[in-house]
Amino acid sequence: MPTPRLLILIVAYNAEKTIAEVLARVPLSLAAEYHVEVLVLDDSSQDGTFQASRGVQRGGGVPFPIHVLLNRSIRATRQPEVSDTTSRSSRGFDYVALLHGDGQYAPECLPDLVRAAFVTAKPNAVFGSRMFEESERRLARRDAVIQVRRNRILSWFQNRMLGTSLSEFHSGYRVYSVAALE
Ligand SMILES: Nc1nc2c(ncn2[C@@H]2O[C@H](COP(=O)(O)OP(=O)(O)O)[C@@H](O)[C@H]2O)c(=O)[nH]1
Ligand SMILES: [Mg+2]
Repeated sequence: MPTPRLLILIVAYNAEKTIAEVLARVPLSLAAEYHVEVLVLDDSSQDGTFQASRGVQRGGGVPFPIHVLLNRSIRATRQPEVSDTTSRSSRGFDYVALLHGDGQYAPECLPDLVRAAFVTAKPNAVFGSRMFEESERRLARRDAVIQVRRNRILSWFQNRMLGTSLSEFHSGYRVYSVAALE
């Protein structure tokens, strides 16, 4: 069987302070199971996101290539998740995992999410969810608890409307099948 091909697409806008850490936290163990490449997509950040990403790229020492792309055109949307660039750059890969450059989603969870994509019956997408009991208990801050509740209520309505049963609609942590994207 050919080695499964995984693109980790890190969307980064003004993420100078966090991007190096996010890159460093991508588990190296992924390279043992998949052909992995990382692409940092910077849409004209006003800070040093591009330079910080290039610094990590030059530093080397990881078992997969890191590409850094700077899009100089004006940002068209705030939500780059399923953009043209995503589908263009993911050609030739089986799955593309989206990760946020601001560190909002833990890169350490990638192996679990990606395994769910490759091991089960070739889903179109795998969504990470923060809406399990345990995550609410672990949230100490009051505003975070309120956010979780709001997210739960919204997800409940959206599930009702679409006939789905996602525990969270608002997670940006997603693994897409490239065939489905196309
Ligand atoms: N490449 C790219 N990244 C973006 C853009 N807008 C936001 N991001 C990044 O995408 C992630 C999510 O953005 P954020 O504003 O935190 O949205 P939220 O977490 O969904 O509320 C962050 O890591 C940002 O750095 C954009 O236009 N282009
Ligand atoms: Mg965010």
